[in-house]
Amino acid sequence: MSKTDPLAGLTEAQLASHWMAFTGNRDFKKEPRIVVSAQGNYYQSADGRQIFDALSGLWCSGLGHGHPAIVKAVQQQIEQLDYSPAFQFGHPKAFQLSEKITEFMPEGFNRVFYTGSGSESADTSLKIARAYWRKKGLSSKTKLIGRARGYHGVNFGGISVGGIGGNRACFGEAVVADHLPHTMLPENRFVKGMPETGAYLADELLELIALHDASNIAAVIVEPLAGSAGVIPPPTGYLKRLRKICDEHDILLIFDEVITAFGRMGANTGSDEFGVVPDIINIAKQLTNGAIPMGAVVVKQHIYDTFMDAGGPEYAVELPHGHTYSAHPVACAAGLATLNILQKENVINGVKSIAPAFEQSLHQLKGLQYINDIRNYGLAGALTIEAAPAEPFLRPYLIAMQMWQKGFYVRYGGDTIQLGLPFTVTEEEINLLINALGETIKALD
Ligand code: PXG
Ligand code: PLP
Repeated sequence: MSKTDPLAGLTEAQLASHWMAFTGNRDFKKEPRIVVSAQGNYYQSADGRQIFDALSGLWCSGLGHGHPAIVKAVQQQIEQLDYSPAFQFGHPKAFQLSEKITEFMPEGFNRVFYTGSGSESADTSLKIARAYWRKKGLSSKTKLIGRARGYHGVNFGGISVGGIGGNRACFGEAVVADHLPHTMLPENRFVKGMPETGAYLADELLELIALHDASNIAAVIVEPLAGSAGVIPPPTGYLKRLRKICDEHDILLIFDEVITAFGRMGANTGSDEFGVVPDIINIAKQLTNGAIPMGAVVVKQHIYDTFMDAGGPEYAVELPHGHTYSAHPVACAAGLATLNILQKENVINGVKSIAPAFEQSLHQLKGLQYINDIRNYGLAGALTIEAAPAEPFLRPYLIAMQMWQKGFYVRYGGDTIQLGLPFTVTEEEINLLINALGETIKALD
């Protein structure tokens, strides 16, 4: 393979054989965009270019790629213990990591259930919520409430509470769920950070309670900041109001923090940053810096204790749930290394300090053609792009392709361009990125 072979030596048959996830396969295979290595905040493409990673992978690699401490931890672990059964036996790093995770969680979140991804975390949290009420003798509390534009991964539970129609449309009967309205109000367009208007939207939960009755509702699940649907920060007071209504009606509140936990908001969690404490927190992505797949569900002790108290004989399984790769030793090693770096290098404070520069730079794009909205929080940002006639999702795609040509990886999805900058991004990198985005959008037909 030559260094500048855009196909990295792949044959047509090899390219054809991989049914790629969430990808326009036919388009991709006509003109593949292949990454061959990565270091720090940059990928190296097969055609020999450096590409700035403006989404931290898929929101998962905030510490940049190839961090030496994570590489070393993974290498050592795979040599020492490559796999260990997740059921009925344990290995030390699983316990060391669970304790370490709790250091990042709000007070009282001290029990950690491991999964292999954010989607598994979502479904695990929904199952825990239903089973919790059943263990408490309230077996009618099964209904799940999500939110329009919510994203909770791709498994059946997650797409049922999720609020992105396209992710559910093809797949037939889902789990019974209802949805709150989203919080993306037209009057909040171009607001920096959290909008002031919209807390009242939480009161829609009262309507859903009137409809279904709280005696039938297990949980409400929301992302503190909706990520995948285009970085939608919560209106001031909205999450507090949801919390209050859940408390008043004995409904569990689940925060899906798969994107927001471990620094993206400039805080340990969205819960911390927005000052609202749920009952269950879902995590994944940044937990291992993306190096090895892993997720987890973190609960308050009273939830765990409910299962233990109703568990029957001590040798009996209290929660019939788990994955072959729960607490995978190599993932645990990557997780420990990642969280240690976040703590020792004070990375999350760094996110907080650079976030205003990002906000300022991103919002300079206001006024360019086709930009209908700009939203941001911490090191997450998004642009809503006006639909082209009859081609609602074309422009974001064209922008992302142009950006790739210019040496920047940004994500397009629906009508948005998303940015999730690496935690160590510099002001210079921010300015280069935003300038390139501006030039690209100006040049659109
Ligand atoms: N919950 C939330 C809140 C997420 O953001 C998942 C669950 C599912 O995680 P897994 O690991 O199963 O993918 C996610 C994932 C994007 C983008 O471009 C977002 C996600 C994944 C891929 C792309 O915004 N979120
Ligand atoms: N399908 C079959 C046939 C299995 O045996 C298993 C696990 O043993 C699974 C699915 C679930 O796989 P995982 O534990 O990786 O989620």
